[in-house]
Amino acid sequence: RPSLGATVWFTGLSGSGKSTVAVIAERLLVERGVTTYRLDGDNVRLGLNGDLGFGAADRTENIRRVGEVARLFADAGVVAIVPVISPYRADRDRVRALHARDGLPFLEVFVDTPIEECERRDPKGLYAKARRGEIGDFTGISAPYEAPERPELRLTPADGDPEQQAERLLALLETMLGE
Ligand code: GGZ
Repeated sequence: RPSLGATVWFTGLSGSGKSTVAVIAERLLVERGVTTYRLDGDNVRLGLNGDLGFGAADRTENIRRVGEVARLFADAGVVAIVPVISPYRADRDRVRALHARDGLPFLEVFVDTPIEECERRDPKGLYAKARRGEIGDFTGISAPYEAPERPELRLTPADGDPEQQAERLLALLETMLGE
């Protein structure tokens, strides 16, 4: 049978671990012979969305474009893995509806790491800059984050390290996609 594509959409704060879990999940899928493609926020913003900033309207447009590209990959039978903050519920719900319209599986994965922990990690020093007012519109500090109400999967530090979180996601994917 033809392989079924899907979109695995990660949402969460900067430093929550979205990209880390996404990279591991990608590796686990590749090991199982599943064709995947990862559309990472900070990467896509260099090319396709290089014209967009971090104001509300630009984030909405960022999510719209990434969502459309993910849908195209899913339609082509690829599992699109998309770690982007996507702070607005309405934007994520539009991407979900886009997939539902075409009968394509969509999994919202909420990487629910408390902001205190994200700020403690601060891998790129962005929280410190945001606190000093050197970066404006910073998610969780000076811009909103709307948590998902009914994500397909919620991952917290209690689920273990990123490897264990990715394993949890894989187990869910296998039941959903019938691997
Ligand atoms: C949030 C920002 C900002 C502001 C730069 N707010 O942790 P990172 O560094 O590597 O990933 C973040 C990335 C967010 O891009 P997204 O496309 O995922 O955002 S959204 O879905 O909201 O459109 C962060 C960095 O860009 N970054 N400035 N002001 N994150």
